Amino acid sequence: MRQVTVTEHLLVHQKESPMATGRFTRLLNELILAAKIISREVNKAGLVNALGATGDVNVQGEQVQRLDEFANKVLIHRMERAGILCAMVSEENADVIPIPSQFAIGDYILVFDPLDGSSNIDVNVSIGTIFSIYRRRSGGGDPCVEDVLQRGTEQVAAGYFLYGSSTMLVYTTGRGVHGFTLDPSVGEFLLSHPDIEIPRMGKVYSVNEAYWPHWDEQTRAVVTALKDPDNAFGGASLRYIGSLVADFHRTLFYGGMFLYPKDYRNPKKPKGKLRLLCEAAPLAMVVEQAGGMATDGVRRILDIEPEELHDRVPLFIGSKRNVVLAQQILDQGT
Ligand code: P6P
Repeated sequence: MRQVTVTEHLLVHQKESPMATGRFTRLLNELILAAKIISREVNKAGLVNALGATGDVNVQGEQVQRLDEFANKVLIHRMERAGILCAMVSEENADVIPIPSQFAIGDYILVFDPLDGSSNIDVNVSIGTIFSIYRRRSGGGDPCVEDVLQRGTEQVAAGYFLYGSSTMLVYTTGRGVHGFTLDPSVGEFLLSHPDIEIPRMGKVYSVNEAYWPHWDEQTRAVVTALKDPDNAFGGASLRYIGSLVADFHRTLFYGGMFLYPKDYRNPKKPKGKLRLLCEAAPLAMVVEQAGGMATDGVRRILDIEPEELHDRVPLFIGSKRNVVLAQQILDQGT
């Protein structure tokens, strides 16, 4: 395949896209540079004592891994000086991250999970950076709450970097989903998976079944249907890596469904564990652009109006037929 860089793909193959502008291209290239720096650190973590926890607990109440902190700092450092953003939201930061006054500000907002799956870092399991890009809604000056609490349908771009056997970028600007693989010999992400489409139905389901006792009856009915050898999918297999980006990436390519249901017995996770703004909404934009579907068990993820920065949502995401069937079972319980 001829070498096509992200910039070329955006400006040549998506020239009709409103996002094919110099400013957005610059935003994406700054994001790519941050990801290359993170990828380099992730790939050598075991050799430079970068593994393990910092001993801190983040706003989510989770142990902060050294690489979490590193990735968060790299992204904030690179993106605040790009002159394109008016604010950032990170899973690792309790509040909106303003752009320091010494840097020019722009009209975009970047929301990100700097290193999702970080609990797996020490055992060399694939992890990733998830990102989502919005345009500010307020006219100017300091960004306000309605600039950052926007529905997923307002995203102008979304995607993820996957630090696995290879480092990949998968993203959409609303005109299909495209995958790029980092060629370390030239230091460029090159087009490797143009126009990704998720299979309309898949046999693989992905859920942490250890939480069975924590689920309501309808959620259990969904998983029971998935396990039924005579089910509509023609049998199934369970794959659960425990790293959202990796589980989602497999679902995008092989089809099937990833689910992280609500946990009605755990007051800390009544809506499940995954975050709306920096995990569910960006992956929902990607999956819908690839022909799939994403709900919280009731509503389309992209239609959900965030109430707080770190809102959590249950997530059912994957092949349209799988999510529709799951939804039909869940609806029987309402
Ligand atoms: P559990 C990783 O910590 C993460 O946020 C996601 O990457 C992953 O899908 C999920 O948590 C795994 O959660 O409760 O199954 O360990």
